[in-house]
Amino acid sequence: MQNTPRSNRLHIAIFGKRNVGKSSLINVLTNQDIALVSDVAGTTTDPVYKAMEILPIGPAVIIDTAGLDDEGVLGSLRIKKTIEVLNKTELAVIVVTASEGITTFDEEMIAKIKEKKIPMVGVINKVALSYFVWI
Ligand SMILES: Nc1nc2c(ncn2[C@@H]2O[C@H](COP(=O)(O)OP(=O)(O)O)[C@@H](O)[C@H]2O)c(=O)[nH]1
Ligand SMILES: [Mg+2]
Repeated sequence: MQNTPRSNRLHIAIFGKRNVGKSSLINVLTNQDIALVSDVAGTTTDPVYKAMEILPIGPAVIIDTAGLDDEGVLGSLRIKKTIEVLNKTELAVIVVTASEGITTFDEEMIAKIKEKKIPMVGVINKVALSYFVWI
């Protein structure tokens, strides 16, 4: 299964604003430090691909992307790359923070994902940093 070509793997992509914890999530999911994590917004530039086996699904590739709210000329190129990733995504993961919730950047992405009828799951990160109350 290690030799499965990338195109035959289930493509799971992680989307969200800068600094919400997308790279931290891919590192936790893969149990490896494959994506650079930092508190500097815009650390992730090119999409990061990690092939892995997920039982019982089988071969998958998890993709970390740059922030949806990236800025400047390079920022818009990165956003373009993120949209290219969406074109091959079979399961989309949207990461938001508990304090900020779903922003307009996320809403725009969610609309694109729905338009393409791609299954989607949401992750609420940084719960401990917010006033979010669990009931
Ligand atoms: N307190 C807290 N910090 C987090 C959490 N997840 C990520 N971070 C921190 O948030 C910053 C941005 O994380 P990163 O994974 O690079 O975010 P990305 O830009 O979305 O890829 C880093 O300093 C992380 O250590 C979390 O659940 N709680
Ligand atoms: Mg990142």
